[in-house]
Amino acid sequence: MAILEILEYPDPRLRTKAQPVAEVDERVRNIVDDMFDTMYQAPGIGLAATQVNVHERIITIDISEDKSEPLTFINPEITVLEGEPETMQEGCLSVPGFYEEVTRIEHCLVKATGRDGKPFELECRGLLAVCIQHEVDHLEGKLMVDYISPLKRNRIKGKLEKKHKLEARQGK
Ligand code: QAP
Ligand code: CO
Repeated sequence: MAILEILEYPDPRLRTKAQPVAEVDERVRNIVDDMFDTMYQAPGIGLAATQVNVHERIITIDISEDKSEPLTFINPEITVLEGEPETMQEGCLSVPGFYEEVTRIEHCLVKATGRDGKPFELECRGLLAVCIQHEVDHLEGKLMVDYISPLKRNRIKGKLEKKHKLEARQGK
């Protein structure tokens, strides 16, 4: 198992559309395990493969307090269950240090394949519903900052670019 490097906005690779996983084999299980390692040590509650430069439709989520409920979604598909939108403050490991309000569907049904290769369905509400939508966006090359004003987005872009330059100079 390994900690993978997390791409940060405005890295253009975050705009890549992820491809479906054909078969959940050893290789895919290894990616999933590395994603959990990376997500837990960050620490974060959700990670899409896109964020670790793997352009396949794989998501890891754990919204529990004690890292006890790992959820793996391979080839996830979201169906809207209720139209009532909800606004929540979101963060993103690819946009570190910034938290912005995003409005999303509060109740959805997710169909996906698990780490065990078996298909499953999960009805999601609240934080889990928000998180799965946020992560599926990543697989489409979409980011949380796409929902905010261009002014705010550019300010975040500038600050992160400055941070990346500093890190490059310090040889991070
Ligand atoms: C997505 O995000 C999410 O800025 C998962 O400095 C977040 O795990 C969905 C993180 C909130 C719904 C609500 C962010 C860690 C983690 C940061 C994360 C940071 C360190 C974000
Ligand atoms: Co994110």
